[in-house]
Amino acid sequence: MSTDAWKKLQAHFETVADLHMRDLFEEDGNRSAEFSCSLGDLLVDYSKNRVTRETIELLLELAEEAGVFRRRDEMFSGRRINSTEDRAVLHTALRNRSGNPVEVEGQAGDVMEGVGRVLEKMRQFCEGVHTGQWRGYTDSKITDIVSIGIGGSALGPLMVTEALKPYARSGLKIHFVSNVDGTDVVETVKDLDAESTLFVVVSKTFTTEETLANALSARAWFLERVGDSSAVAKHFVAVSVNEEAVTEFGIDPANMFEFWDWVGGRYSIWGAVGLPIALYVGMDHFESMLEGAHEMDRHFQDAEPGENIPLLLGLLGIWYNNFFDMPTHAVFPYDQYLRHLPAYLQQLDMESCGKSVTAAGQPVEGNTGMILWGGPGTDGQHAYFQLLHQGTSIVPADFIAFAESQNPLGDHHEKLLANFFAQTEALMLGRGEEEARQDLLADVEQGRLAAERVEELLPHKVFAGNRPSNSIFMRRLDPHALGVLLAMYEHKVFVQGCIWGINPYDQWGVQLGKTLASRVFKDLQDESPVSTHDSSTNALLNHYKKLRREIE
Ligand code: G6Q
Repeated sequence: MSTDAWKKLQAHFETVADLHMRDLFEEDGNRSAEFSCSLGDLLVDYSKNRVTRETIELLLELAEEAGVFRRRDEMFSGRRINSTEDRAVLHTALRNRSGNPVEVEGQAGDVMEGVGRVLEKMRQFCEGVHTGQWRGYTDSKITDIVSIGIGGSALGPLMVTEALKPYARSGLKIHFVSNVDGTDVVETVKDLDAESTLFVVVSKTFTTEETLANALSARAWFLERVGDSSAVAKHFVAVSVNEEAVTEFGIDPANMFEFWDWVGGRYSIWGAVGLPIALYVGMDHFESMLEGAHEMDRHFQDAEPGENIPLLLGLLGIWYNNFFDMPTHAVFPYDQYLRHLPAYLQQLDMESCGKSVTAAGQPVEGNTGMILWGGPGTDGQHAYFQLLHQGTSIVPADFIAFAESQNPLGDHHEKLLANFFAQTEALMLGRGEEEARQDLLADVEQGRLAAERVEELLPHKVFAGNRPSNSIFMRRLDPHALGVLLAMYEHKVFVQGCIWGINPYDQWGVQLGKTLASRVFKDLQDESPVSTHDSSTNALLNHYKKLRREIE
């Protein structure tokens, strides 16, 4: 990029690229305090990054130059910043607890009226299910919720219900069906009792093939057991923006929970798409999550740039991806309840930032969206962490942990946290040749190693270190904390999108996927050989048809 700040950063990069964090920590005993920020009990220590004070100042200059603050204000005030879909981006309104009105550009009226109405409808419905006022067709209390949806209509509720399991209402189990592979729905419903099962069909458009196929199969399973189609009304509710399609499917619009086109799928857990969450943990906990997210929204809007957590995290992402050419980013929650967080963030980040043209339609300069991956600690340490410590690719990572365990069990939590702290320290410090040699010599002294093997093993025992990480630490994984954390990542993605000049709110690649399969599906409807694709696809299709004939 040719902006001033970018050029300055490029020049600065040449002077700091080879600095070792070990030395930076030795030179500055105050480094951790200087490169940390907080919000309530959230502490983000970003001192184990390959940055100096000047790096941060230049990155903040870049943010200013890229118009991040102006764009942020436009987003919160309902401007149509999703330009390719001509939509406002107002997931923040779903969790706006300030009492202030919010308007969509070009549309009269305060959207908060609808937001409040839907939250109230969700509350009534959840209370009805919990108290047993809402019952199945044979008067059974609802015991199982099956949420049917995919992508942005699935990953959030799946991740959050797992994260908040300790807050679950007793007597209610939750299940998710997303894959169009029949195995998903078959395995999910096979042990359920139709009389006490409630299906929540979540689809913004209500045209997504996978979701409709799964919803139809779920309804067929239900009717096979019930035989009376009037019972469907008690067992199927919908979450959508498309009332017509919901009605056509056979769900009473009175049992539809509405949201709006200014809420993107992957940003939608804060409203009606969160219905499975609210059913599972109760509306009070759901609203506590909204409070947490709103707190982060306020912080993102009001905090000084140098203290602004999502801003700094986004800028660090740019620093590694665009200057160090480190194209992946990992997230490691040291909390088993957050095991689905990496998958959720993968969609949030990669679907938002996986773009190669700017919002104005010009090819982007340099890298954009990072490849996001990860998994829960400590499991990853016994698998892919080898590459993090000694591989040729350097992977900047977020380590997330909580002070309080939800399942205190002996010294498990201390052991978990010991790993959390030790990993980031080891990644940063590494282990030099001399230290490694001393360890090997100690082994020789204790008779565990032959002296002549010391020099042979030495290169394998050296760790270069200087591998960056952010430590994200909170008191306890409760609904409020989760809201804070998720909104932090949403705004981080926003910041990166602004710097790259892309539109993080569209998803044409996903739309493409929605249409691609339909043509091939038609080709599979008969036995005749296929010849209309490339030779590889033709051969694969025809091979499948041959095998299908043999199987039948
Ligand atoms: C999210 C994406 C995508 C979407 C699914 C489901 O931002 O647009 O993941 O959520 O394709 O779409 P529906 O909710 O319309 O079924």
